[in-house]
Amino acid sequence: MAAQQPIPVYTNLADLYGNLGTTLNHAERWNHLAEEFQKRFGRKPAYIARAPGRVNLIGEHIDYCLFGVLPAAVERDILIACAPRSAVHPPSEPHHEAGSVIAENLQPKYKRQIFAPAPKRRGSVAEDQVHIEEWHLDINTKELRWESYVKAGYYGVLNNYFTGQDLPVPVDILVTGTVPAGSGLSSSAAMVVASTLMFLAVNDKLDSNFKGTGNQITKGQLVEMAVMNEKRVGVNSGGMDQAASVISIPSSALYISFYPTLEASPTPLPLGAVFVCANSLVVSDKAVTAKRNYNLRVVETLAAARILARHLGVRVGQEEKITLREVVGRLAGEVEEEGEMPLEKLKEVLQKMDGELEVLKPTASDRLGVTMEEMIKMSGLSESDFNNVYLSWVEVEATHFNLYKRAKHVYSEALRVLQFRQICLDAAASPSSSPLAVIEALGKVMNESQTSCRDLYECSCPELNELTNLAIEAGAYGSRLTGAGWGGCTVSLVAEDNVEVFIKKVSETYGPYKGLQGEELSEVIFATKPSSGACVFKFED
Ligand code: NG1
Repeated sequence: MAAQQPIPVYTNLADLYGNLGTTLNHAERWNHLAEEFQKRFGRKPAYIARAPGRVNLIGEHIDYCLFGVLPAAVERDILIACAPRSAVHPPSEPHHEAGSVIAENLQPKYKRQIFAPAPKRRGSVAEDQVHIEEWHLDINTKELRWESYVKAGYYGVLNNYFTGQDLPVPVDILVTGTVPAGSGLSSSAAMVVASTLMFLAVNDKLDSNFKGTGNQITKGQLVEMAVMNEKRVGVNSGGMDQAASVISIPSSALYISFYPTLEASPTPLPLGAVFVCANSLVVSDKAVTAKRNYNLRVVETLAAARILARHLGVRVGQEEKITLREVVGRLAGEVEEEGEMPLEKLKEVLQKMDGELEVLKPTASDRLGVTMEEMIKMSGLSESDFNNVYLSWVEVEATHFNLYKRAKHVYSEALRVLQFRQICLDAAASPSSSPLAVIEALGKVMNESQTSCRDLYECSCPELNELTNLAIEAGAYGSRLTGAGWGGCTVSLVAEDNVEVFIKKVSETYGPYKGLQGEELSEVIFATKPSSGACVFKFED
């Protein structure tokens, strides 16, 4: 149900944050952004779009295999202030063409950018019958550029709402953010969601007909659009980050499932459990390393799924990219139209999968990965069909493909998500259960996840391994990497009354934190509170 709701639009900050204390904590930032906008662009903003980052509590690298995950939005967010330019500039001025953007960022290292989308037109100007078929925006996927994420959000708005005769307004924008970039807290998804929302709001499209449905855009549809938009930056992501950023509610984690459709249900977190994020300070740029890391894993899991389907006699179309989730669904006779099978049944099927994975190992016993040639042969497809289905849309770089390890991680991690969720639900249903026993049980599942990410999915790194070990030594019940890994943040489960001591111990023992104090330290290691999802603030005239 949560995914079917409209995007909230507020005119009052206290309504947005829901309580006075939190409002006061954040008001200064919002005011500063609005004032700075006025200084730079000579008028008040019309809207500020907000999208939070997220911490994934459990369920790593399984969203793109269509398995459910369990993240929570964090309070750290991206804010984008905007105002249309048409009211103040005559059309003859430069940068006034339809949809042109002047984008500034409060962080001085991110320089001012000016860009305009290029329409592909059809029809005759003389007869006043020009139709725009498609909009194009140059997005540089080869290097990390802040405005690429703004453009990615814009792309979907242009191509979903402005094909035809309607034209987007020229707009000035000012961005600020507190989600550390490249840290696994999803600053990229927060940027893309905030940008998508901001371009919808400034063009008056939040209330209008979404893709001919006759209805305004829902949270679920915004998630879908933001996922498509983020692909423009070159990462074939699953939908976890965008869903968490858009649909989250305060005080709960969100169980997000993707198959057969996107569903999100709040999962209460046990009393006394606090999740602490710690940044390893290894910056992992997913877009730049995608062909060796993220996108390679996407291809490995897809190839593994086809080979397993073939081995298990599961139906799969010649050109279909069946996922590991669909393999178990079809194996269990799940009917797509009836929704997801009961989670108890899913657990049962998952438990059996471990015994089926041998087929993914190479014949030579001295290595675990298969070569490209072996993988194609195992898939039962011809080389050209394999390339067409699995490699034509993505660039990967590898000599061996670790199908066995990847599938083993995915199925076991999917099971851990269900276990984690069940522990939370059971604790909420029986308030008399021992809080410590609940936290210990959750911590154990998190530690198993870290081991699996490190050894099977190989998405950890020495610094993340060290940081999770130090966290356990400092009293955490569980600690794991969060997000894509290869750098970025860890999330540790700590008992509420031990948070301060925990943070102190980790900051004294993790080398890269030496010398950090005060605000600098709280930038890299901090307790999180599950926050609300994305929204729009509208300034009244
Ligand atoms: P991060 O790196 O935290 O943005 C990425 C993907 C997620 C998910 C995780 C791994 C994007 C935008 N996000 O998260 O969808 O696959 O890795 O669990 O690519």
